[in-house]
Amino acid sequence: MRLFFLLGGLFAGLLHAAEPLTIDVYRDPNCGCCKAWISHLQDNGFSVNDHLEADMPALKQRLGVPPRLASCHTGVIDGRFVEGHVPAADILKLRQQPDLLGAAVPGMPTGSPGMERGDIRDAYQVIGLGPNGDEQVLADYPAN
Ligand SMILES: [Cu+2]
Repeated sequence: MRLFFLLGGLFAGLLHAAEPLTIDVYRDPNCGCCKAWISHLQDNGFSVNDHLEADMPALKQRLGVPPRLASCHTGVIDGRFVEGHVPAADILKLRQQPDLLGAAVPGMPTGSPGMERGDIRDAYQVIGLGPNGDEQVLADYPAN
């Protein structure tokens, strides 16, 4: 009997662990690096709803992405934005900080997920946007 409960608990735990995080991604139909970022998310266990969007600037404005933090594609998870080539691990950091409005990797730094070019990596940061427009660094990736 006790073993039964133990196994039942284990099974429920496995089911929960296997449940993928779902993210909506909006991108221009012609954006190749956007697709590469989507592959990065899928490789890291995310379930991605891929949306083609003709007017990205209008969408970013609607989702509250400040122009200074803008990149190519825009993701939405738990109602918050994930702008640009944000590593999957840092999306998990965003999820742990409910006060933030979103996270962004501004521009398109070489070496960020989806922007790979050999071993080259530019320095870049993942920026969290606070409710008052304040910014905090969620992750710092040095150049190599
Ligand atoms: Cu890009």
